[in-house]
Amino acid sequence: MTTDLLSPFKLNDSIELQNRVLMAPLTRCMSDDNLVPTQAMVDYYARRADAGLIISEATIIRPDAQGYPNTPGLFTSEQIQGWKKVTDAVHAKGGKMFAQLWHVGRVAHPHFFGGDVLAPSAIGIEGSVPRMRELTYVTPKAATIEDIQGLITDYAKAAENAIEAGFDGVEIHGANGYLIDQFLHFAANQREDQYGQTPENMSRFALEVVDAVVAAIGANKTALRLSPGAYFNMTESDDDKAVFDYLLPALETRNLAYLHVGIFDDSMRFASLGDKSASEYMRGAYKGTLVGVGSYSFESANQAIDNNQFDLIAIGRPFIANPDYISKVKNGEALTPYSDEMLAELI
Ligand code: FNR
Ligand code: 8K6
Repeated sequence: MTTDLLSPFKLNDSIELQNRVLMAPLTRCMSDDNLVPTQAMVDYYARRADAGLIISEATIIRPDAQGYPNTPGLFTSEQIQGWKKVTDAVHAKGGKMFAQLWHVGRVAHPHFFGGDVLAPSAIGIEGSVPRMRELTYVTPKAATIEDIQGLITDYAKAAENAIEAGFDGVEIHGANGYLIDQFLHFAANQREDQYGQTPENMSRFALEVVDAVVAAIGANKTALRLSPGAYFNMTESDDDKAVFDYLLPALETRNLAYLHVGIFDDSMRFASLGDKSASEYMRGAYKGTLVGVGSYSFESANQAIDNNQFDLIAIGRPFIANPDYISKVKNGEALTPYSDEMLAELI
């Protein structure tokens, strides 16, 4: 039987989505200099309110979480009020929206906040901040236990702020080589304490963040994005899979709203995951609701969901190019192709 991606999907007892097509989180670097969402962002998200669920662009939980210019935050009352305008506009058009909670860890740059760059271990990355090439990355400071406790508290606080800002829930950004993902991969985590060395220890930070956010806002409103395959700001190690083999069943017991694959192209296969794609590996290791993503068209996503590869699809770049993505696919109209130049403006 063919699944109708445009019919409603019950995420859990408290959240029903109008369809199975999510807008993927997409960093746009368009907030104002206080990291407050602007009116252009209100209009941009409101135009996409017919998505099953909008996941906001990654939104930093505190100042030292920042690694890119003008990424919005959720730690000042001005930022909360700015996001409230976005969620009000999305809700007024019948949509739903989660905030993606972000800390970039070692991908942060002191230029933005003037302090230590925190990461699991003092292992830096090569390169410089996109769009600000003069800012080369620095060697991070290995977070102390006290730093780690502060980070966990701040994820939970940002989740509370998201609810105050009117979001329907949060997606914790545990993917794409950022802070949580840095704890989950051997290339970035060489700690010798209870947060390193073994799958259980390396999963500890992710699980403590999840548990703190769930305690703050409830499991029905909490989701998580993960990249078991290292592909962005990270290199793979043969032992990585053991960490995710431990983490995914542990997450299952948390009854989260969904788990989201973090990948750009889901046809990519990972030697470290037994030559599987990220979604294929996650589907095998996790029984809850899974959101697929990564270079899918509406048709190929429909096929993948029919084949039970995942339950919901997130669409990224095509949503940048087509604010009316949902109505276009509904009416069988041609989509405008995405190009990187479109990142200059919020259409
Ligand atoms: C992204 N992606 C991304 N992922 C994430 O978890 N948080 C983010 O803020 C961003 N930001 C972002 C900006 C831009 C410009 C792009 C192109 C991508 C990744 C995104 O959510 C998605 O996984 C990929 O774009 C793959 O999906 P599509 O575009 O092939 O449908
Ligand atoms: C999450 C913050 C991202 C900031 C802007 C990202 C712009 C991405 C443009 C698309 C390029 C994709 C490259 C992804 C790496 C894949 C390596 C195989």
